[in-house]
Amino acid sequence: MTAPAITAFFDEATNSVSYLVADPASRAAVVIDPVLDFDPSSGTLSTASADRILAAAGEQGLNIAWVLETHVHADHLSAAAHIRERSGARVGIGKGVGEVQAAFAPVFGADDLAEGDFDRLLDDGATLPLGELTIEVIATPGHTPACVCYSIGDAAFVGDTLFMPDYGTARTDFPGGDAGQLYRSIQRIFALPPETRLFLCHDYKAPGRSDYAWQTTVAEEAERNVHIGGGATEQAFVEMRQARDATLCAPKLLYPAIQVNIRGGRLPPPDQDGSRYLKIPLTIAGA
Ligand SMILES: N[C@@H](CCC(=O)N[C@@H](CS)C(=O)NCC(=O)O)C(=O)O
Ligand SMILES: [Fe+2]
Repeated sequence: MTAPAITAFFDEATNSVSYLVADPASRAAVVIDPVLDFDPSSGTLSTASADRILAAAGEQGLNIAWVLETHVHADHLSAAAHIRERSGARVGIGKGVGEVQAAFAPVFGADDLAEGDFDRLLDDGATLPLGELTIEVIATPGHTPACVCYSIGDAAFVGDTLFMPDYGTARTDFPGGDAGQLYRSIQRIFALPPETRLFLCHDYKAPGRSDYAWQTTVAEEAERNVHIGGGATEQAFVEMRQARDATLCAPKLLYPAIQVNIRGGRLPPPDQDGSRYLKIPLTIAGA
């Protein structure tokens, strides 16, 4: 099976991995999950990380056809809109984005969501040509309703379904998340050929591991994943996942990330004073 050429970009600020994936024959490429740098203390945005991906694409002589999101990220801002503007690429995301937008648009009073924020909403089983390769979309809801996996040649980009075998799986406590559904989505990834190279969206370094890692295989995950490997049952997985979810804090960039990412990485429109603001809905503890 044809192997796409893959360059990974790790963002230590958010533990996220972005990928530049190319068909070696035609030089057609896609960017998966680009990060827009954001310093919440000062409100400063920067495209430095995304520009590194664009520079690498230029050095490798690649034409970026698509920017693909594995889901509406809740922990970092997406640079999809920036990459689209600079490269002319189109932006694709799982069809479940509509459910995420419906849940969160009222939270932020986001009445400016536009159809054009995403060029293509991808259904389970959709395919996109990438030169001589084909991108196959596998819907993998559970972490969020919009989660998809992109299978390309001998590689699959699994977003936040699986983390490294020693760390486990993604949380399922966001709106529309569902641990049983995540279990069943992961079984679909396990049904890919065992040697399939899996590329993850995050790494948090499991306890005892000194280096970041984001590449594994179907066989390694199916055998050794600490949450779901070795034939874990759905019931055992759901109990473990729900118990762990109950201990997790909200991601640090939850609100900034969601309100930009439901717009495909477009910033909220300027206020009457001409400046742009991000909103943080307040909850009064104990009220
Ligand atoms: N501490 C991180 C947590 C980020 C987080 O919640 N990541 C999600 C994926 S978007 C997850 O599934 N985490 C699983 C875990 O940390 O066990 C942050 O604040 O950004
Ligand atoms: Fe996520």
